[in-house]
Amino acid sequence: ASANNATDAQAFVQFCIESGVLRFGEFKTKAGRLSPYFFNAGLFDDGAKLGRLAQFYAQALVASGIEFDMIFGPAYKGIPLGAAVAIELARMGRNVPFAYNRKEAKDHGEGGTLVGAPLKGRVLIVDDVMSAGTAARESIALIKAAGATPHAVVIALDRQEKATEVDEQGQVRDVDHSAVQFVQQQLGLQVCAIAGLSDLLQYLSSQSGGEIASHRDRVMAYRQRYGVE
Ligand code: OMP
Repeated sequence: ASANNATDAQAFVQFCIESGVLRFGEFKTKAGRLSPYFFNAGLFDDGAKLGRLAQFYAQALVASGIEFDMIFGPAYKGIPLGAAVAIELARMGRNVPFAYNRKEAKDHGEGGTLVGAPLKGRVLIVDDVMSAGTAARESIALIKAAGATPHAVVIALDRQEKATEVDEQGQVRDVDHSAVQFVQQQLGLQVCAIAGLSDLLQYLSSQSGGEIASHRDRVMAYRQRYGVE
């Protein structure tokens, strides 16, 4: 990553902490882990925050050089994120089609579970966070089923932690790679994140104060337990 990306990542972490999207405490993740931090994208809850967030996504996308033909925002949280990114890209002179799904099929009106532009070509999935990768796998399956190509994923935060898998006995266990690594290496999609756990740790290390130091220690311990290289 270039120096500019690193600066953007630090600015993004600061923006998330200041806006209360990134919090410290004790949180249970979807995979059942006890995390000392949590990123709640639902708290980008006014027009200014959503607009600023979209700028961070767009900058990260441009810096990544990832090419795509359209945007898909997975229900529910990905819908406003995908819409905001589509608006920001159009503002920058790049107008691309946008689609999203609903979770419940509808049998009247427009019908089906997909809304917006027809899914086709190389699809960019816009989502909030990747931890174990469950949400990403669902979107990928949906895009494939529609006959399009899941091509890339852009997320706000890569938690850079071990993905999980279900073994033959139905037991969930940790694996050595992260969900982002799985999506890149096994599924062949390009992935771009505005910031990752390493950027969060760098930010916490650059700040002073007893409270920040204790957050940093707990986040480091979490990375020790669940993090990947
Ligand atoms: P995976 O689907 O396992 O990758 O987890 C990603 C999802 O977990 C996100 O879409 C959120 O619903 C939720 N999540 C957060 O929003 N923020 C976090 O910091 C951590 C999680 C999580 O549960 O892992």
